[in-house]
Amino acid sequence: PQTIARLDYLPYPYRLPQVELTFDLDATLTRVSSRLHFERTTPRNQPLVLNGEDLPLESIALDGQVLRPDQYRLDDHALTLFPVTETFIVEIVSRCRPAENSTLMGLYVSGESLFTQCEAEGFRRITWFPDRPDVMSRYRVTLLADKARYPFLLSNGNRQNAEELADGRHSATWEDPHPKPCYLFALVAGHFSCHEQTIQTRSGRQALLQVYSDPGSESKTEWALASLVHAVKWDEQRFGLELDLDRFMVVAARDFNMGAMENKGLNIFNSAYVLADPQTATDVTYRAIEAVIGHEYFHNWTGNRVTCRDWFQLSLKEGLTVFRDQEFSADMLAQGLPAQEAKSARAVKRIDDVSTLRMAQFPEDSGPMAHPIRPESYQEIGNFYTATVYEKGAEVIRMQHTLLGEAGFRAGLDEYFRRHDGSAVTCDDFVNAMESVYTRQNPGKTLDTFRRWYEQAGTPHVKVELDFDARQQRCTLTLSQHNEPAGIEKFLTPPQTKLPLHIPFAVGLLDQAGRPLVIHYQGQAYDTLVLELCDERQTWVFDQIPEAPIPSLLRNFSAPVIVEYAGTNAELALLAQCDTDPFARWEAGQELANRQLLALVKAVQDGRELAVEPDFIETWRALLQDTHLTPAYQARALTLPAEKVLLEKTSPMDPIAVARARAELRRVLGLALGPLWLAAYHNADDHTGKYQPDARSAGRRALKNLALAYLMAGEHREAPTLALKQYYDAQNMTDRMGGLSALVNFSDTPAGSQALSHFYEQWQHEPLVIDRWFTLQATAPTTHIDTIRTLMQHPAFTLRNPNRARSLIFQFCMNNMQGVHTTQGYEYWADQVIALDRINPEIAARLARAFDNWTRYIPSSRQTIKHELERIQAQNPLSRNVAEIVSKALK
Ligand code: B3K
Ligand code: ZN
Repeated sequence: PQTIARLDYLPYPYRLPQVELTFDLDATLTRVSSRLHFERTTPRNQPLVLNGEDLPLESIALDGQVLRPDQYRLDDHALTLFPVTETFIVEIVSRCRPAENSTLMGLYVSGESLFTQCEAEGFRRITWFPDRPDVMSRYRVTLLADKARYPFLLSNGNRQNAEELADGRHSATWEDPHPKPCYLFALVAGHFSCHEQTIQTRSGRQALLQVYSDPGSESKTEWALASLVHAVKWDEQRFGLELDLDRFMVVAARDFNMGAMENKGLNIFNSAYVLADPQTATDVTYRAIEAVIGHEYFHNWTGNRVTCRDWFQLSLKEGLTVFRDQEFSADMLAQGLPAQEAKSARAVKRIDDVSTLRMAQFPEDSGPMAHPIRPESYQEIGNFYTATVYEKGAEVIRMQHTLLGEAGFRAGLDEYFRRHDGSAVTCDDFVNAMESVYTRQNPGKTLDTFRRWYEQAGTPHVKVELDFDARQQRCTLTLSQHNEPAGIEKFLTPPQTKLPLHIPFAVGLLDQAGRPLVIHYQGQAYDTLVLELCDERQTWVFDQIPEAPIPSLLRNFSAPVIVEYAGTNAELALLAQCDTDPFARWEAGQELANRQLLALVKAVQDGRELAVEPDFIETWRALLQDTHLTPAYQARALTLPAEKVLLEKTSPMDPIAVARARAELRRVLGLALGPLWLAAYHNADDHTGKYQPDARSAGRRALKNLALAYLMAGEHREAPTLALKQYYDAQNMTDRMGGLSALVNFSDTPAGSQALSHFYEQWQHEPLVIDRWFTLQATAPTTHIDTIRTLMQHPAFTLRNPNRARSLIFQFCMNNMQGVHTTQGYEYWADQVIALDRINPEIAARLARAFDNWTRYIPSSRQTIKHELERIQAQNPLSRNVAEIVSKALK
């Protein structure tokens, strides 16, 4: 397979200002006619290369002259013409078969409707075209179809006209005034219901916002539409960015490879991120819908108005847009709350985002797929929509925000748009715009060292040493950074030496009673000071420190690094109870839990008795009794680190021992703090009835459901009754799932299976709810591989719907350590990768990554996984997507 390298970029030798497309739509056979207006940008003639996959040609014409086969070249995936004038028009007619397209890339069928997905390289499955993001064009699109089957015909931009045609057919023509790369093209045809609202934008323009979904589901689109309105307003207020369209559409599709797609003016969404009502969606779903609606909307500026020059620059739009959606969610959570509670709500969001980073990105950065946020090479770009490009990319943007401050960051973003609006640019262009502000703020300083975040993979370690001189009342803080080779860097000869990064490292100091100490630095007083670590090792000296301080490190997680500091448990316990930075406070509790859990893992491995430190239980007790904390924050503070986070800290990785250690600690905490959990459960119970997804109400439910889980884990006498009652009496899906998961996860009783059957009966006609039903069973620790194989035979199961495949297969393989880490489990996993690869390579490649860091596992797992990877690799045919993953894993 061919490897594409970032440094091999060459500009396309043509401009393509105008594109006209006509679609004669039909699920079985669609005919696409294109009319492409090319302009050469180089002095001499150049071959014109167009991309295409599975697109039988009907005809090609150059400036009106039909070409004979000897006048062009047709290779596997390329069509080459040899034009001899500077400007010319190419007309192509080709065919595609949407109903046969199970990859969900290009034009495909979902339900009864037709949808497109073009990013990254799906447009080449629709029509022959320069399928690369640096070719930007104005599109005029005509859709023709049977009116009864496809009453709605949608594409990007504004609808110019609609016509009734003979034989029950109709047509619609759309024109998008904004030049765009073809990956932002979209069309939708089918039968929908629509929920809409007109808004006035900042400059006084009217814009129509619409959410389309399957007929009958319009009552479930209220939250999505409200979120869209909030997103439009928020981007105006926070970043001064206004909607540039008269009409902005969101369409829900049942079959979708990922969350959603930001096609210009016509976002297409996985229905899981559109549909919600209190009966079917949980609090987490409500928040996720808001985040994804925001994310896709924010792409309208960061991604669409300014787009990527090539796919190596993906983080230019994704990292930035994830940062924006994280801030949007945080602002929405905090909205309307008093200052202290708002601070806590924002911290909760930060905690959730950092947990995601640790669960998904840290393992990636320590495995064979490790890559910088701007990769250097790829075989299949579809494999690089990763946690690194997205989540670490967002952290890299956030660090620039931290270094520049809110106003500075805003000035940098304004400068970025001033320079690049309407063009396809690189990550360097973004940093350059930010640097123009940074250098103004810090004369003589640059972001040269910072740019290395775009070049180096791996999670840096920052070691902290603290020295206190009581006589001089002086505290000396030394930070040193260590960057290990990651991923393919390990195989480079000579090995790539890693350079120091520019790391904003926020610190605070506490006295021995846990009160904040003021940090005096360069004539200013700080509660939190952001240190800029740019060298391998740097030292800072703080005077006027009256007593030995306790450091509060990496406040608000100011950089995506791993901190090494040999603080005592007592120091951590104090931080966990007193730190004024709510993130660092949570982190201290997590670090204590990590230490306790790792001790338990060791005991499991040595076959010793599992003993929990009384002090640890006391810290959890104090957190549970702290009435100043919001329930949402308490729920995070009292949750043990995820198995995946812990697994990363074991060497070799021993998943079963990790799962057992965590389960045991939860049992002990449930038992020891039983009465407190019970009180928390009842306190958090909201009797007001009416469901609201706001931060406060959701926080109460989160704490209540956590308390229930601990009560079940601790085998509290009342727990099963509470869980059953909560399940059957629930007024909303959050409570219902809380009750049901408590029953299913902690016991293997008839009451649990009865509730599961009841749940299925009740919700069998709601696909998104049935996904939850599969997920719950897939992840229950008691679920055996046989149960999974049985569930695959369930009439509601299908491999073809990505949400369904994810709900059962992915959930089992990625989130059920006790179940999957067996010989049979690994075999099942490989079987599913192979089966999915025949249907949908993009999805199969995601699953193929489940154990890509197999070399770090204990020997018994290692052997079996390797064998299964080899079995996958031996398949013929094997998609380029899966082949890349497997070959990197086996390297
Ligand atoms: N930009 C899309 C990604 C689609 C890629 C599919 N291979 C979703 C998003 O990040 O908004
Ligand atoms: Zn995105």
